[in-house]
Parts: sequence; structure tokens; C-alpha cells
Amino acid sequence: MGLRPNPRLGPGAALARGAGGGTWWRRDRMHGGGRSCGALAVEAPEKRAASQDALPSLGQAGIVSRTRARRLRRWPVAILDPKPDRRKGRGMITVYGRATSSNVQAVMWGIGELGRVHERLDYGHAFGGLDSPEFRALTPHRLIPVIRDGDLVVWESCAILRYLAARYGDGGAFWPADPAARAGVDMWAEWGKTAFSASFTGPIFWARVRTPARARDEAALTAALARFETLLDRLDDRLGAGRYVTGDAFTLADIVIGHVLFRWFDIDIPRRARPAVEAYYARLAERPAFRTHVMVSYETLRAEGA
Ligand SMILES: N[C@@H](CCC(=O)N[C@@H](CS)C(=O)NCC(=O)O)C(=O)O
Repeated sequence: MGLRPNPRLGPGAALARGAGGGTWWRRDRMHGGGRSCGALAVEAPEKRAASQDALPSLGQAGIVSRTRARRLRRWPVAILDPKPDRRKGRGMITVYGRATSSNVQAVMWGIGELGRVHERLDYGHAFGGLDSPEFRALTPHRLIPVIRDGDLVVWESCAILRYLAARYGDGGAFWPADPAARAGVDMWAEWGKTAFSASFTGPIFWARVRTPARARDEAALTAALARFETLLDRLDDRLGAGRYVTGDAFTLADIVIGHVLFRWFDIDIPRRARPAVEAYYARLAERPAFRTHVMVSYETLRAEGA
């Protein structure tokens, strides 16, 4: 699959950093027995005016019906699938999970790269909803992300990414159909999940940003940073002069590894220079779906004094 930046996303929304997620159109929706758990967020990576400009041509081009194009002008859904999946019950993917969750971000990035129509519902953290009956019916674990695609429900971010790649990818480089080539991507994706991401999110991000300053364990944080530095060295070696983790093509492994890097480069900690990782991060930040879904402010998660 030629995973180039989706031209429908344009040059990308204003960086979401510090802007609470950037360009989101929201309407409040009550759920969970009348308790408001947040908002139904229908994503519009471009400014509303830009969406409105673009939509009539979508209708004229037959990409969506004229009626739908008119409806979209009133209520923009920005990621429009150029090849809508018309199988019964499929088309709109629902993502359960707040935009500030790193695992939700990985899933949303994948959906953006694959250009799928979607809605995202705010569940988790301040939005709550994880103990609600409707959410417990989706997953026994009470964790986000969860997706619904037609009648299918999938949880666990990497399982979701693989489902999306298998269902909506083309068997090309992103998640190859060929078992040997797929193993090459999956090795790095597994490492990204179980080693790289696991060594950053809890031990560093939680310790530095989500733990009140008075409760911070500096020794544990220093040890965690040292451990993560060794993993960054391995990533730096691996990348060398390469563009992406498994070679020249962007793959699922880049999502599992790369979604951590915004926070790594953004938080207030000492960092050693690593030219290959820095160039890789800059390359990822050129991707509209990365900017929209990963470069999201985490200030609402910050603990007192952190
Ligand atoms: N292994 C799971 C981890 C899921 C997880 O820990 N999710 C966190 C958010 S990143 C969560 O649900 N936290 C509770 C909350 O947000 O309230 C996955 O990759 O999907």
C-alpha cells in the first residue's frame, strides 16, 4: 500500500501541541445512563472553511453522493475514504478513547494513514465512562482504545492496528501479506510495544508528567531514563541512514514505535543527541495523521507541580 500522506488532509492542521488536540469539531453527547462522558468528536483535520471548500468537489467527483456532500458541508467528516467499503455495517469506524491516550493516538494515526471514515468518542481519564455498562459490554478490561467496525469490536491497540491493516490495507509494505515480509514489520512492532513504548510510557512519562512533583522518585526516573536511552541507541543504530524502521517504506511498526517520540522529545528531561532518531522524528512529523493524532497536548494529564 502506498502510504503517502493523505492528500485529503492537506498540509496538516495547525500543530495540535499546546492546543488541546488541534482541529476537532465536537458536539456533546450524553451517554452512560445520562451521564455526560464527553463528546462525540468528528474529526476535521482542516479548518472548517477548508472542508467546506473541498466538499462540493467531492460530490461533483462522485466520491460521495451530492446529498452526502451537502450533509458533510454542514457537519464535516474530514477523513473521507476514497474507496468506501460498502459491505453491510462497515464504513464508519467508531473509536472509543480520549485523544490524549497514547494507545488511542496510535490507533487514530493508523486510521488516518489508511484514510478511514471514523468518529472518536471520549472515554477514559477525566471523561470516565470505562465502568459504564455499554463500555463493559465492549471490553472486559475497561481500557481504551476499543474500536467498533460494523458488528466487530476490537480492543488492544496493536490488535486494532493489525485488524485495520488486514481489512483496509492492500497487503503492501505497511503490513505485508507475505509472511516473511510481515514478520520483518511485526518484529519491530512487537519491540515497539513491549520494549520501547513500555519503557517510556510508565517509567518515564507517568513518572515525569503524571506523578505529582512531591511524589516523584528521582532515582527510579534516572534509572528508567538510562534504560530508555539504551533502546534509543538501538533505534538510532537501526535507523542509520534509513527513512523508517524497516527500510524505505512507512509501516505499522513506525506507528507502534513512533507514536512515543512526540512525548519523548517534548517532555522536560535531559536528552542525548541522536541524529538518526531526530531525523526520523522530523520525518514522522511531516505526516498529517501524526500531527493530527499524536502531537496532542497532554497538559490535561499533568499532575500537580509536574
Ligand atoms: N495494552 C493496551 C493498554 C490499554 C491502556 O492501558 N489504556 C489506557 C490509556 S493509554 C487506559 O485505558 N487508561 C485508563 C483511562 O484512560 O482512564 C493497549 O495497547 O490498548
